[in-house]
Parts: sequence; C-alpha cells; structure tokens
Amino acid sequence: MDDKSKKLAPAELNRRKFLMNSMGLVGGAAVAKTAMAEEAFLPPAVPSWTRSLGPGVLTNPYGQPSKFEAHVQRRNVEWLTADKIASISFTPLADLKGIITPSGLVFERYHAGIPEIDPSKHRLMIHGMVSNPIILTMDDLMRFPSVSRIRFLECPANGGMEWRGAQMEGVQFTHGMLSCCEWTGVLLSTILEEVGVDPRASWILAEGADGSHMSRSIPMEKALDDAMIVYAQNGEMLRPEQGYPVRLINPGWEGNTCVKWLRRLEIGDKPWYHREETSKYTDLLADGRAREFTYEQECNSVITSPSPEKPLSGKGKGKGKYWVEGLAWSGRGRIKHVDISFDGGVSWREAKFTSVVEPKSLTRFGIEWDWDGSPAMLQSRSVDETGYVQPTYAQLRAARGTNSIYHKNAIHTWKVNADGSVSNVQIS
Ligand SMILES: Nc1nc2c(c(=O)[nH]1)N[C@H]1C(S)=C(S)[C@@H](COP(=O)(O)O)O[C@H]1N2
Ligand SMILES: [Mo]
Repeated sequence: MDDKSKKLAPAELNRRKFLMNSMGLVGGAAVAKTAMAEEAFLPPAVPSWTRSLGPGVLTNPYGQPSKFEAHVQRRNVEWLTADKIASISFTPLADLKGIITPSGLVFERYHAGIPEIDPSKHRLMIHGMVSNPIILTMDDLMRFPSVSRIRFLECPANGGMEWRGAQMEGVQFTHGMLSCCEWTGVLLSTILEEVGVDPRASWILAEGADGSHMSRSIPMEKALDDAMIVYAQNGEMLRPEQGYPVRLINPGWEGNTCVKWLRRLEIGDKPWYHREETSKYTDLLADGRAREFTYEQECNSVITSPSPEKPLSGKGKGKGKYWVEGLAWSGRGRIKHVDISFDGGVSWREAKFTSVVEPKSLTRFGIEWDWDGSPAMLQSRSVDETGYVQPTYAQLRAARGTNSIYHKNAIHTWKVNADGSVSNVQIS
C-alpha cells in the first residue's frame, strides 16, 4: 500500500473495492488473480458443473428453491406486534414473477399461531337454519364437485403503516400483506344446496379451529356468489400456515373474512356482531365515526421493480433501458388498465399486461423505460372493470382522513435516485 491509499477513509476503500470487483475479469491485476484462484467459469471456459455429475433424483423428495435464492423469504416487522403468535409476516413481492405466489412465500396472519390439525380428525360442521345439518370429514368434502380459481388474498391492513407518511423501505413491507394462489375446493353454494338453506336465512358465521376461534359473519349473497371452501393451493394441499386442511376463501374480500382451519358454518338470519367472540375490522373516518361494512379490497397497484429491494444500479448499469413491472388487483373484478408515471403523476403511459387477467386476481403489468440517469418519481395507477380509479393520497385522505389503518389503496411513489437506489416517498 502506498501512502495515498493509507489516507483513504474506510468507506472510500470499500467503494474502491466494490468498483474493482464489479469490473470483473477485465479489471485490475488483483481482481484477475482472485478470479483465477477460484475458477474460470465465464465463456469460453467450461465451468466445473458442466464437467461433473450432480446429485441424483430424490436428493430433495419435496423440492426446495436453489440455495442462491435464500434471500427470498417472508419477513416480519419486529416492532409491529408484541410476539410472533398474534402476528403477521410479509410476502417478498419484489422477487416474485408472474401472478402466483409460491405457497411457501404467502404472507401469514395468525391470531393464535398455527394449529397442527390431523385431517383425519378434522370435521366441518354446517348447521343452523338448514334442513339437513351435516358434519363433513375431509373425505366427504372431496366428493363434492371441485373448482380451481386464481384469486388474490389481501389483509385490509396492507399498507396500514403508510397512512400517515412514507415509512417502510421495501415493497415487501408497504404492500406485502398480499398473495395470489390458485385455490381448489368446493363452491360454498354447492354445499349450501346440500344442506337446504332456510329461505329466510341471510348470514353465515364461519369459525376457525385455531386457539383464537376466529369467526366472521358472511352475508348470504357472498356465500351464494363466489365463496369457496378450499383444501388446496397451487396444486398441493393447503399449507398449515394457510389453514390446513380447509379454509374459507371470499374472493376479493378482506383477508380476515377468509377463515382458516375452518370447523363450523352456522346459517342464521342476522350477523353475529353482538357476540363477543366475533370481532371485525372497521375503518375509522376523519370525524371519528367508523365505516361498518367494508368487505371489498379496492382497486390497487404497486411497482415491484424498481423498488427499494430492486435498485437500478444494483446491476452496475446506470442509465439505459429497464423493464419496469408490478402488480395490480381489485376486489371488484378484473383490472382494466394500468398507467405508469415517471414524473410523479404529471404525465402517464399505459402499461402492458404480461399475465392472464383474471377477476379478483393479481395482474402483472410491465413497461419499458429508458432511464436518463436523473432522479425520477415512479407511480402506477390502476383502473378496474367497474371504472374505479385508484386514488391519490390527497383524494384518499380527503375521504378517509389519516386515522385509519385499513384499506389504504393510494397511488404509491418510488423515488429513483441518481445512483439508482430507490426510496419510499409520498407526494400528493
Ligand atoms: N382461523 C383463523 N383464520 C384467519 C386468521 C386467523 O388468525 N385465524 N387470520 C385472518 C386474517 S386477519 C387474514 S389477513 C388472513 C390471512 O391469510 P393467510 O395467513 O393465508 O395469508 O387469514 C384470516 N383467517
Ligand atoms: Mo388480516
């Protein structure tokens, strides 16, 4: 080391090292030496894995992602909940492709932890205002006609930490109480036909078998429309985290209505809100009043790349062409279009859909962007088939104030900085 380099501060040394490493094989002598010491794997060299045999079949009887993807995982926010039993973890949205959330990455929300349920001992009881009350085993349930549907599931608290201002540096935390699976099971309407519902019945109480006995009142219209009793997700049986062996899915509705580890459906003629064990979420308005019935998850969208987890400089490229992509969804039906702004909402360009467009499902959008290397404000704005347009923060706060936790679906802004890093900011 010469005198000059001795004077460099540690941070500067680190940056110099980073730059040298990123120069790769064409870099300085020191870098080339390290690469030689390891192995030549870049073309025209033939890497070791091409010159040897790998482990055989059944190395992983139930496969795992590559070890190089170990950073892709659910995460929690330590300060958000007192413990991990009544808590939540977030889906790593930045690392996902397409619209299906892999089963092992679906965000988790428990009020009393994950019960371990032996499916042979589990029963689903359906009773109340019906002519033939029944107690179903899992085998009984499998005998009903089955359907599979791709639907998103979102906790209404998604984005709740952002109501008062930008706070979380990552799309995993600003929007990750969100997943989308192919759910397989029986339409609730099919089962209701079997039990013979009293025509005066108008509500259903759904109760979970976990320690929280979580229960929710579901209006009969939803039950007869598209509610599903599901036992499988993404082609495999439900994961314990998602309600194994059976759960309720109310497509497009608040995640908390989708009771997991489902053990009981009681048919009645009024909601069970007077009962102590039945809690529900309400939206606090600006004037302190609460919105009582909020079931649908409104139209929403977010750019997943670039994002704090996916900076532009991470690839060592700087300015130039990038594929900007993200997710849009609406609890009211299909996404009709998504517009992207690169200047904080002054001008907009329509994005392409790069996935199938299913109702009440995540929809993947993308758009090519030629970044000139200067700071930019990226936003996505979605519109659903009912014509509902995703609101700005100003519009949402005018309607709902800042006291809320739930149903935050405002247009989100990522600030792309000149160095390619991405920060969470809020503008009107
Ligand atoms: N039995 C039971 N069902 C439950 C819960 C619970 O704690 N117990 N949490 C609810 C909430 S608040 C949400 S947002 C969703 C989350 O579903 P997931 O854990 O499959 O992502 O499950 C719902 N169903
Ligand atoms: Mo939730």
